[in-house]
Amino acid sequence: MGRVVFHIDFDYFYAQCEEVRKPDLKTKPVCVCVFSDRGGDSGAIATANYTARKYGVKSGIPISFAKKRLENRADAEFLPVDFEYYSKMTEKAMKIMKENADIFEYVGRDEAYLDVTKRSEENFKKASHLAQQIKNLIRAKLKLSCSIGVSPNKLISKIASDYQKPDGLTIVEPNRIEQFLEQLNIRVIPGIGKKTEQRFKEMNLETIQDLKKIDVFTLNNEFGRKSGTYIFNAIRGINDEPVKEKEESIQYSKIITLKKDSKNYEFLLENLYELCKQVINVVKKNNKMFKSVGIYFVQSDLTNKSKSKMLKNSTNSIEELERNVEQLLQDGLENQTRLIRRLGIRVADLTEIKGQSDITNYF
Ligand code: DGT
Ligand code: CA
Ligand code: CA
Repeated sequence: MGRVVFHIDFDYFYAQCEEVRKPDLKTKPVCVCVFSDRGGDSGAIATANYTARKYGVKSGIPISFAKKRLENRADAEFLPVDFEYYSKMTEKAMKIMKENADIFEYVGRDEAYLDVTKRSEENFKKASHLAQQIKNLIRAKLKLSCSIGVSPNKLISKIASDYQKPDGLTIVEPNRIEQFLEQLNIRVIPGIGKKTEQRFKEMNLETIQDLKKIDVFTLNNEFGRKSGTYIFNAIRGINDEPVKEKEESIQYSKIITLKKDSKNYEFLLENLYELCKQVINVVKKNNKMFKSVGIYFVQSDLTNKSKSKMLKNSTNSIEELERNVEQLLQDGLENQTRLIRRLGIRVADLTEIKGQSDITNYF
């Protein structure tokens, strides 16, 4: 039976979220930065808007490089990440997408797969109307743009959502799949990275057409049966992976009311250790790792205060959680005047612990 699958990915997500709450950023290069605790400009770019990308700024590069590339743009903005705010946007975005899917699969903070086979009656014309409607809804409710790929499977939809970014809508009907793929670089296939590309180069194979000339046995020999077969099918646009119902809880948090209001470091830390234990239990039970950690205070006048940080690598270690929580508590208590009434911790940026990762793990 034919399927209709959407892959939806938001454009320059963190940076676009920043533009939403401060529209005059829209005309400027905007870089969202993860400042490290070494101070100054040490740290990396999480993402940048498309104006900044024109100058070569992209995710993962050092903040100092980005500043250098934008040195002629006095109007460039370098903003610190605000995970809490982006998580709220993610939640709202996911809700809209979910309401418009037969089966909804959360992938990451700014992307999801939707199986819409039933509601579009397997009709690509209806499906493309639905995709446009979703884009309009998201624009109207959240002021955000996203890119959507529409095809009979997850693989092609993922490639298609990236094909005309930003604000793209790319529809690849079943009889157009091979044609669509053949014009693309082999690197668009999820799982074909630099290394695999290099191995193909050594075999004198550069394009998707070239790759189609090799039989599955040769591929299996070269990459192992699982990966070989995946590549053999992928370059032909074949991918049977179902859209699996999955809703990510975007973060795990615990909060307690203290026995007495306090701003005493030792007392608060003791309570935080207990919360760490509880959160780590939930994290481990769900087979997850986290990459950002936060603490928050509800103060005696019921105002809130929070501190959070991004770790270098994902972890599920209680020691590492405790170490970071200590640091955050010290920061949080600086110039603290009010007493604290409730105390919480939160871990976010969750990833699934997988077995040894291989290129077929993409779906
Ligand atoms: P796009 O989809 O190309 O228009 O741009 P983004 O920024 O939406 O890129 P995407 O979908 O790969 O990532 C979604 C968000 O995840 C992005 O806005 C920021 C965060 N992110 C991506 N790459 C990195 C990274 O290397 N480091 C950190 N800290 N965050 C990242
Ligand atoms: Ca994105
Ligand atoms: Ca994404």
